[in-house]
Order: sequence, then C-alpha cells, then structure tokens
Amino acid sequence: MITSEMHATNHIRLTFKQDRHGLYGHGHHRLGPDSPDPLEDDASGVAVEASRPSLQAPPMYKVVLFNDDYTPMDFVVEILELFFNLNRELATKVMLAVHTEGRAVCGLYTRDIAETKAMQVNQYARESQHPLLCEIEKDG
Ligand code: TYC
Repeated sequence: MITSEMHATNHIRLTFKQDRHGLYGHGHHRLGPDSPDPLEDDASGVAVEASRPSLQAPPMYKVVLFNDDYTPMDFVVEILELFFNLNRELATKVMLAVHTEGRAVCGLYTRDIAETKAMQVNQYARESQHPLLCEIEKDG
C-alpha cells in the first residue's frame, strides 16, 4: 500500500545571513565566540539546513446527499454520474441508499473540493427546481 510517507522527500531550506540578522538584530549574538553557528557557511553567507519533511495528510471531508420526497430518482442518478464520476450502476446504488437510509456519502475529498462539489450539486438542483440537498461533513 502506498502511504503519504513513501512520497516524502527531504527538502533543503536556504537561509541567508542577512535574513537572520534581520530577525535578531545586528550585534545581538545568540551564540558565544567559541561556538560557531553550525548552519552558517561564512564563505558564501548561505546557511543550509535539511528541513523536516511535512508528512501530515490533509483533513478529509465527506460529501453527503440527503433524501427528500420530491427530487426524481433519475435526477439524483444524473447528479452522481456528473459530479462524482460514478457509473450508472454505482450511482443507482448510492441513490437508493439515500432513498432508503435518508442520507449517503457520495465521496471523500479535501475541503475545497468537497465544498465545490456540494455547491455545484445544490446549484444544479435549484436551477432544475428540485429540493435536493448536499452538505459536507468533516471526516473522522
Ligand atoms: N426520495 C426520492 C423519490 O422517491 C428520491 C431521492 C433519492 C431524492 C435521493 C433525493 O438524495 C435523494 N423520488
């Protein structure tokens, strides 16, 4: 199985003497005279440091579809095909799950994508004069 850690690479962060002087001010030394800054390369004025790879996966959001008594089943199937890339068979199953259970998850995405999908679904439903409701929920 592929995990996000397998894609992690070590990056090199460059900092410049000028930047660090800017942070702490000239003449304000954090290190004593006998302890040269291990990050500083005096010849070039460039300090090189391996930054820690960021391994956190982004929070994920469920896109949830809710049942109502008026939206035609065919329209819900069309929505699931159009916005969630489900084939006819799977779209029909998810639509029936919403119809019988009251709600169902149609996809799991990062926040921006989940918000956009829910917005597109609600917009298309309103334009088509159906009360179909789509919301997002934080996963976990
Ligand atoms: N309950 C609707 C009907 O009987 C069908 C429906 C399914 C509506 C899923 C909304 O998200 C929904 N026509």
